[in-house]
Amino acid sequence: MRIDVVSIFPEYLAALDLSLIGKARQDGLLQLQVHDLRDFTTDRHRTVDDTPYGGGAGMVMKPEPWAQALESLVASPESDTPAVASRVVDQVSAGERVETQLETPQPAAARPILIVPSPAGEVFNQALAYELALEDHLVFACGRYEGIDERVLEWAAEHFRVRPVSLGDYVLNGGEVAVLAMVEAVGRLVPGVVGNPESLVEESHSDGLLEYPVYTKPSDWRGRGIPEVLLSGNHAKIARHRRDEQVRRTAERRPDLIAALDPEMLDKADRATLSTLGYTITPTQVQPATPMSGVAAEATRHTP
Ligand code: JCQ
Repeated sequence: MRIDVVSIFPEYLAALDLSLIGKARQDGLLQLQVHDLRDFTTDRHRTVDDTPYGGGAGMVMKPEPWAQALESLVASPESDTPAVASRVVDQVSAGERVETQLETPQPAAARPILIVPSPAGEVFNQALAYELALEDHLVFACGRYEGIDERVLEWAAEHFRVRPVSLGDYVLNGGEVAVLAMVEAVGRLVPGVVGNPESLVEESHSDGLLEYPVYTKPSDWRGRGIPEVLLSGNHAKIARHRRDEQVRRTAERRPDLIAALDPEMLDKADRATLSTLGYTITPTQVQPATPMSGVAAEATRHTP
C-alpha cells in the first residue's frame, strides 16, 4: 500500500518511523512518504495561509499550494498502478484552453482516496479502517488554522475520492495527530504488517461489545488478586466469565453499544446479566436501564 501525507509540520509524522508501522515501511509493505506543503509554494515567504473571505477569526489555507502538492501525487511516478501509467494524454492545441484536462479522466473507483482529517467529517471507526486497508493508495491532507479553502476539496474530487474524516467530536490544532491514529489503525490491517495475525482474528469477531479485562503475573499484586476462575483451567467457565465482563463493562461505559445490539446475538446468560443491570430485551431491541421518567420524559414526549 502507498500512503502520502501532506503537512506543514512533516516532523510531526516522524513517529511513523517507529514500531510496527516503521517495520512495515522497512519491509516494503507500506510505502509511506511525508511531504512539506511549503515545498509547493512559489513566494519568498512560502505562504500557505491567508485571511478568510467574509471575515472571522483565524486564517484559512490557500488553495494553490494544496493543488500543486496534490497534483504532484496523482501524477507521481512513485505510483505502480498501471491505470496511471497507461493513461492517454489528449492532443490539445496550444492556448486553446487555459486550465484544461490533460488526461483522460480516471474511473472514480481507480482514483486514490484523499482523506482530510476534520471535525466536520464522517467519524472514523474500525469498519472504515478495514475499508481503507483494501486500498492501493491513500493520501492524507493535514489542515491547520481554520481549515482548507473549500474549493480545494471540490477540485480534488476530479482526481481523488475525497473523504473528510473526523476522529471524534473534539477539536485538534491540525490534522497531523489524526493522521497518526488513522495510519496506525489502517496500517496494522494490511496483510503482513502485524506479526501475529491471530490478534487481528480475535478482535475482528468482536461482537459489538468492549473487550474483557486482562491480568498477568503476579496473581497477588499489592494485595489485589485476580478473578479465581482464571486459575481454574476450566476453559468454558473462563469464556463465560469473560463474556459476562464484556457485557457488564459495555453496559457501564457504552450504553449506546448495548442499545445497538441485535438481541439474536445474546445468549441466555447475556440476557440474565443485562436483566440484572435493569435492561429489558424485546425480540427486536435492548432497552436502556433507566427509562426517562417525570419531567425529562414529559419534555421529550411529542405524541401524548
Ligand atoms: C479531526 N476530530 C477533530 C483542524 C482545521 C481541515 O481543516 C482542519 C483540520 C483540523 C484537524 O482535524 C481535527 C479533528 N477529527 O481537528 C483544523
